[in-house]
Amino acid sequence: MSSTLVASLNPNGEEVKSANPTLHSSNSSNGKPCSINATATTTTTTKPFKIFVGYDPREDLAFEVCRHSILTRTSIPVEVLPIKQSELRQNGLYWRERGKLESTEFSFSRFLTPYLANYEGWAMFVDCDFLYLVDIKELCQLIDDKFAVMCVQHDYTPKETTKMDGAVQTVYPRKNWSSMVLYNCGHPKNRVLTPEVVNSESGAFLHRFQWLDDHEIGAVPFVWNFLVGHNKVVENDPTTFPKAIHYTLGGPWFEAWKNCEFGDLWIKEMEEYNKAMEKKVD
Ligand SMILES: [Mn+2]
Repeated sequence: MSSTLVASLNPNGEEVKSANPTLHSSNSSNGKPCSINATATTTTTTKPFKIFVGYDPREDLAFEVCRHSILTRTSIPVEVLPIKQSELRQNGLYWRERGKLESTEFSFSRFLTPYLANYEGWAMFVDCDFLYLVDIKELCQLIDDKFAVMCVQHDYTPKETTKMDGAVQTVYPRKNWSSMVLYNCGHPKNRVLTPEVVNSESGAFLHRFQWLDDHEIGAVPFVWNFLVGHNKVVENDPTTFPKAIHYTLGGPWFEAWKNCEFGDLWIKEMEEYNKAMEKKVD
């Protein structure tokens, strides 16, 4: 880990990452300030940007590597929190039965993000099968308070009918939009997403953002949810270079996807994560 980065544990035992204070004092200097800092009166009281990562016990390593890729590149304070279904059930926040079409444990629990952020400020949800290649601050700078949510608005129909280790792949409008979402948690419309609604509403209602009008859904460039096997890099066009790679079909943590496109980048990150863990033990 870089010497400018400070990682510590908050009272819940989750890792809190603070960047060098000299870095976040410059956040509001370039036109549009990152909204997470907009309400802070001094740089020392800046609340960390909350990033909720969908957690599935079958993909623990994917989660760790995703978190590592965020923490080692960020220049703003962030808090990376796993959304664990077992914990939500224990806490009485999640009780719906698992449906046959749910390929991960966070298929529905992801929509608790605004609730978990106390309906305050902006927070992000992201699947665990992402690898970040750049500073998350760049994404925060795209935040626009006029939207209730912001995401990459993919328009595609996946060719595969199964994903990862054989789980069924379903096809529906706005497929993959919900895999990385910036939530304006304080937006009145997002109050709809109570635990009761998240536990009872249909997949269509939730994954297609049907609690919102179209104009309340902001767009983020596709490079922030670069779908392996679908999105393509165009040579000499930096606007197509991925900033966050999404191994939506399965990543190198599954034997079958060891050699997938961009798999080498994930393996490299995993090796760096392992090295960092060894250092912690020493
Ligand atoms: Mn995914």
